[in-house]
Amino acid sequence: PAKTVTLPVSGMHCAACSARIERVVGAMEGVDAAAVNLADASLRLDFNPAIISLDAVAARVADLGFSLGPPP
Ligand code: 9UX
Repeated sequence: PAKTVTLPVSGMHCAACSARIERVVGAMEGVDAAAVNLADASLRLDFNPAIISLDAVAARVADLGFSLGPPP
């Protein structure tokens, strides 16, 4: 079953970068939807934990140069 979480993203300061995170994470296998909110520096993720782990998403976000934090 899908799970939805909202996590803080740090290092994100412009719309180009929030859009990039949204596009890249949204294309990952097992991610149903990714929505980045630049104003509150968060990522809302709908994903299937049987297919992809949050750690894998965090690693991909780190590759892009940002940091995905734990739930607040
Ligand atoms: Mo925007 Mo991206 O100011 O690394 S250029 S956050």
